[in-house]
Amino acid sequence: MLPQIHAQSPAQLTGLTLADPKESAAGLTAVLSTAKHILEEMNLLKGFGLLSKLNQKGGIDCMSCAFPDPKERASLAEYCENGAKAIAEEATDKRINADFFANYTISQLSEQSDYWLGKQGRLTQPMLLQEGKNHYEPITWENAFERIAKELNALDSPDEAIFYTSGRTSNEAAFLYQLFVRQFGTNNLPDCSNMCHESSGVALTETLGIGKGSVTLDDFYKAEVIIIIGQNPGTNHPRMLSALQKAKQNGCKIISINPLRETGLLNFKHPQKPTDWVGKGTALTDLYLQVKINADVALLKALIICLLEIQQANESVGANAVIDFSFIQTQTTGYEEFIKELKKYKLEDLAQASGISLAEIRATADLLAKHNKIIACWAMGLTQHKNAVGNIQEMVNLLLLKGSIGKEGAGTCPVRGHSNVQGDRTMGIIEKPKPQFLDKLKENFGFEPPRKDGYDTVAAIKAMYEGKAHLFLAMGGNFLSATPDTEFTAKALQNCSLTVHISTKLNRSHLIHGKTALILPCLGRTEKDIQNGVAQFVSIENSMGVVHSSKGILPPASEFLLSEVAIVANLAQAVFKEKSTIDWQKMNENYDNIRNMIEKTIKGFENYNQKVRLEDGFYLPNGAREGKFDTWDKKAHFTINEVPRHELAEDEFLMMTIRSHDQFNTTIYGLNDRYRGIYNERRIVMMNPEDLNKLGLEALQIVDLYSNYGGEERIAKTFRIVPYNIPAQCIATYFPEANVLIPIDLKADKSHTPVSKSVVVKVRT
Ligand SMILES: Nc1nc2c(c(=O)[nH]1)N[C@H]1C(S)=C(S)[C@@H](COP(=O)(O)OP(=O)(O)OC[C@H]3O[C@@H](n4cnc5c(=O)[nH]c(N)nc54)[C@H](O)[C@@H]3O)O[C@H]1N2
Ligand SMILES: Nc1nc2c(c(=O)[nH]1)N[C@H]1C(S)=C(S)[C@@H](COP(=O)(O)OP(=O)(O)OC[C@H]3O[C@@H](n4cnc5c(=O)[nH]c(N)nc54)[C@H](O)[C@@H]3O)O[C@H]1N2
Ligand SMILES: [Mo]
Repeated sequence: MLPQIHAQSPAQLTGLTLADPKESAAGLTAVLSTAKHILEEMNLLKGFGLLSKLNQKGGIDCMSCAFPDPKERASLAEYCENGAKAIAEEATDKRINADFFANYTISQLSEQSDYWLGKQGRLTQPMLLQEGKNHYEPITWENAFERIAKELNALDSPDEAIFYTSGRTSNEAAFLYQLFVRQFGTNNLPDCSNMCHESSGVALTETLGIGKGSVTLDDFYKAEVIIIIGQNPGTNHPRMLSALQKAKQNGCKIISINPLRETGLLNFKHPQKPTDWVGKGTALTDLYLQVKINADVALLKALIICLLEIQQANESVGANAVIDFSFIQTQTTGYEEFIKELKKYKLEDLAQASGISLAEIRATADLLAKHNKIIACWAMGLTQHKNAVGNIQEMVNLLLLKGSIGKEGAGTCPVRGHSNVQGDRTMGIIEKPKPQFLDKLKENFGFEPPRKDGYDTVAAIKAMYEGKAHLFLAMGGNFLSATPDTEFTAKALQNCSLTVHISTKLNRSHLIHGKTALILPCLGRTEKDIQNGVAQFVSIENSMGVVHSSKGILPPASEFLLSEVAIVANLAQAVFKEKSTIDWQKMNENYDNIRNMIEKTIKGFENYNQKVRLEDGFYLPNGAREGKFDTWDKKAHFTINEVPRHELAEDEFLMMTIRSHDQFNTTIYGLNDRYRGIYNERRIVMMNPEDLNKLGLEALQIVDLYSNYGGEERIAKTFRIVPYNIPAQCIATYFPEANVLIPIDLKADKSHTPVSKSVVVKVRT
């Protein structure tokens, strides 16, 4: 029998200590933390050399999030603490070579924690795991490509292969990758977006005619009110805090809606302004609504009812409109139906469901009533629920009532995660491509692209589990740990004949393998990418639709690394041989050639090669921003969204799985969650102190967590209880440790995003 391979990080505790949650984010502590994380991976000179290029014009685009860069950049420090951690992680001096894999069996590696795996350093050469073997062994690039080509060409149908993408991949690599996959003959292009902002894309396309946000950074500085709902920017988009600080200085009010009092939403001390280091810094949030998990629709409906009441009272005294009726009349449809359905609800019931007092709701509505330049920002707190699309559409309803779209200082702002996740979608990384896009591929590249929709992430896992797909290839990411239902996904991957990962760092997905497996190590964004003797650059689209360049400066971590573009081009060559209508090597020789083809294929990229060389890049067309809605009737749509109900028994909880301050998705930088006062432990469960009393549980007690869906029990072992300021019957754990509890079939309506933020669980001692 083969030794056991573990699909999860071991359930071992590491020694929790607790402190009070912090009241201010960033400041001097962030500067010190930056230096500490840099020093763990490289010398300070190299580290700060790198940081000085981060997010600078013509420099390296930070891979830690998709938040845009301001026009005026601080000459030395246009980065944040967590951007520095991301850079340290990639540009580390540590290396994994062939000896490393000779020393450890796969099962031994799987006994290590995710944190340990990530800390071993950069992958340096292609590795092969042969059938029945316990160790990865070196393989040449040529043989690796031949092996994949042989397996791909032997499939009964191209739809038996799955091609995943994580959101760090550049526009150039992403475009070439989808071109290869479609010429191969399938639309099986699931991506991390399926688990992330897919719900935003679906909700915004239906209501406003574009799946992207409508604001630019400039709008932040002109907004009168910014709502931050279901997002923790202090940890996940720290550079947003300086934009919020500037907005506040311009008189903007901030409303935060979150089950937790997140430090980054309270006060901010600019880390690059030593005068900010003393005192509490800039107070950010004016009104903090500590909503229950997944009670946002109830809260938003309550706010809308209050706004309508204020409007009525105003009308009777002949005052200015609270609701923008002229916008509603000329630009929208569905208002009457929306208002009619709203009458079903009683304000008191909605308030109670949301966990927010009527007084706080009225105060918030009073503030909204006075202003009509409102921006709504959101992230995973809205997108990862069964009713995620409804959450976002209810937020859109509120903006439409206020006429807060299609004008400056107002609009939608889904804050994206991975630095190029939005760009990858623009490039065609999508399992349901539009016919017009496929027509363009046909016209420009002379082949018939597949028309049938492909698998999204959840469908891809099920297809592998059921034996309908046998070959899994990932362009970046950590599919096993990022997806729900870890043990189920593990079986799905183990069902494959071949699993291939194009990666920079070792992760658990390399250990849960098909019959054979390959690791193909690639260049990271910090590294020089030389093709044909000429240094190439790539391009990225940020969360606000600006496309700009990114160019690495470090020598590659190893002489054997290839760029993602080169890997795709070589693989395509090996698969198609002389049969292809595309000159893959020409694309690889000079990335301008890829950009020329993107220009011919995708709207908004006219003169791509010139515009991408401009210092600030260029802005893609965005109808919603101009008040032009590309829906079927060319109007913005009010929608009817049910208030979700969770009938919890006394001993049941609604669990959200969130990020600590020391991680990037499945990459664990450290074991602390500094702002929340949780140190040296990831296996924790945040619980309301009164819930502890009610169930006879104690602070720091060790418990197991269970979920039970469709009669099937899933278990996550060994978590320590942290009493925390969180609404009753709501609990929080970290992703990916708790992913094992999320059943594969628990996904959002329409968008199919796994429900990572509202899983019903029980606690057992
Ligand atoms: N340093 C760092 N930066 C990152 C990442 C990282 O892991 N580390 N990940 C990147 C990626 S891919 C993404 S998508 C983003 C993620 O950025 P976020 O969405 O900010 O990340 P999460 O930790 O999932 O946080 C969700 C927030 O929503 C709140 N929340 C949860 N459920 C609900 C709810 O029902 N209602 C409301 N109103 N709030 C709720 C949580 O309390 C938490 O504050 O960050 C990106 N940037
Ligand atoms: N329970 C729960 N699950 C979640 C979430 C949640 O909030 N809760 N969030 C979801 C979200 S929002 C997302 S976006 C997904 C993230 O899912 P993924 O994008 O699949 O996961 P990451 O952890 O970002 O991937 C990390 C790996 O990417 C590789 N990598 C890093 N840089 C590069 C590069 O430049 N090129 C290549 N080829 N590889 C590189 C490294 O090998 C690293 O180990 O997870 C989702 N899963
Ligand atoms: Mo994400």
